[in-house]
Amino acid sequence: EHQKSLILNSSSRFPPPHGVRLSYGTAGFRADASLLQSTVFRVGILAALRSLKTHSVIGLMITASHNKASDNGIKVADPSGGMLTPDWEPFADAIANAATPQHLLQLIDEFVKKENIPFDGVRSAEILLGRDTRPSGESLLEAAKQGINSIVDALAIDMGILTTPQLHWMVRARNKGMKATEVDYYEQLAGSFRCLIDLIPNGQKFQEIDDKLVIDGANGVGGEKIEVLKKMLNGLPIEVRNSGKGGGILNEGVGADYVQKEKVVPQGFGSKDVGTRCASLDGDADRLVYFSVPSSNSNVIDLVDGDKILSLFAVFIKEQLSVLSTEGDEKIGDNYQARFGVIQTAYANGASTDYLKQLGLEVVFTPTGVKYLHEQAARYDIGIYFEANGHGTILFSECFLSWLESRYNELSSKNKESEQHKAALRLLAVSKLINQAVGDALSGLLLVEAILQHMGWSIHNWAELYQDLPSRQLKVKVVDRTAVVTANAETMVVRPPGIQDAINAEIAKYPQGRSFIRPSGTEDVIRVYAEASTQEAADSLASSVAKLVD
Ligand code: 16G
Ligand code: ZN
Repeated sequence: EHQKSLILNSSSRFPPPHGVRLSYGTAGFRADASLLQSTVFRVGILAALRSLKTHSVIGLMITASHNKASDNGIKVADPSGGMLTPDWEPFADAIANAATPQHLLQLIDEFVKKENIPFDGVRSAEILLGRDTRPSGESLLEAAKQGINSIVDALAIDMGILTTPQLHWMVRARNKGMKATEVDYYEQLAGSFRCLIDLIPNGQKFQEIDDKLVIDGANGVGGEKIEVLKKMLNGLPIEVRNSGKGGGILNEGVGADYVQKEKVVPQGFGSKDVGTRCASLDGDADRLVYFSVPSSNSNVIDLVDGDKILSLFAVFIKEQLSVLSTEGDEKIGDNYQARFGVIQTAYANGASTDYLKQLGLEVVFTPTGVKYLHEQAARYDIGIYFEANGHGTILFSECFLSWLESRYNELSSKNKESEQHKAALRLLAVSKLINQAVGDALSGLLLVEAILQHMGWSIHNWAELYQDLPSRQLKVKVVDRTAVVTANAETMVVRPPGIQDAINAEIAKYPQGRSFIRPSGTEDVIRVYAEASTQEAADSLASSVAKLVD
């Protein structure tokens, strides 16, 4: 009863906005920040319930990622550090849209019964809160705290301004009983990065690439965090631009989303950077793309996108696995057939998929959205997933990691100088460097840098792994995006009837043509993707497919 009146009282201070319907989309709730107080308060309640139900620490991140500065959003990190389980999304939608405190209470009451959430006073809930640099973050964080505090015995811990992946990492680490502060995060990344650098074959260090790396921080949280990390990397030459301190606006003409979609230089970059290795993060630093500026005459870039990051990781890991499975002078231990797979979406450039298949890798497709990719990647001993937009990571199975540990220990006692020993150590270092909770621009960036040094590759060598097919993305504003329903990992339209045939007819006109449409999970638009053998052909295919949607 005390609990009920607590919820009623506190929720009456957070009335929902009139006439807006919010939904827990691919990346949580997202909207203009002024609309979100009540939603964030209610997600605070949800997080406390989730923590009680799972007996684990839960995370809440306040961010709208690459969206404009006046937007904000909130998403829940589950006990594994991954996205909220989809089973709870309908409850999130329902409570966000409950019109009155009484209705809200009723929904909570029903859900608690249905899910058997223990309110025994024995267990307490614990929620870690983080936010990006958006000005609206502070008051939304307060609303989330009040939501959490309206559940008896729930504890809200404010971790301050963080990147999204840092918050996910902390939740994962806490639930594994590991050290989980922000300093622990930096130490783990820096330590495993140094380990990879120390293992670089002699003479290969800093070959062509002793030049600096220039990072576009999207005027968001990533820039300041990289400055902290940089101090622990003794000697990696990094320059951060668009750190948010120079007055630039978050995500405006800067950042990974802009760079990847527009394929032009971000603000603050230009002819002075011709030939230099550059990287862009998005506003909450969970996306990473690289690029270079080919000429001082135009603002067009050579993009090195998520597909190519995936390919670089795949090449390196495949190399280590094959070293590990070769036998030295004596056979050491049992071998382990690691199941190694890569996960992409329909946005993956066709050339990347061909390349990965040529490497002999298993390639699986899922719909857009981290939760789908992550789930598939978790089925492998080593699963790498990336969206072309630069969000991705590598997952290692517990089973494989424990085999690797014991193999490493065995090799340590028998033959410390062997190549197998080094390969085992490299893979262990990768598993610690990469953020296995979620895609992380900071950890991904360090892994890219370590592998480029290992290979002795410049950004150009890397870009030449394969040649991207020219592509074009468009969006079409529609009244009801749910009218378009897709299947086969979004490569086919099943509704409205007839559209897929019309798209096929357009595709057939272009050599190497490929095109698909899908409803956005974050905006009221239908997205169009097309690729073909020339840029003109890709542009023209995209625009004729867009006309079919209009
Ligand atoms: C969200 C997704 C991202 C996806 C994007 C697509 C997460 C954490 N983020 O940002 O993976 O690429 O949505 O947006 O899942 P769209 O549906 O508007 O094209
Ligand atoms: Zn993001």
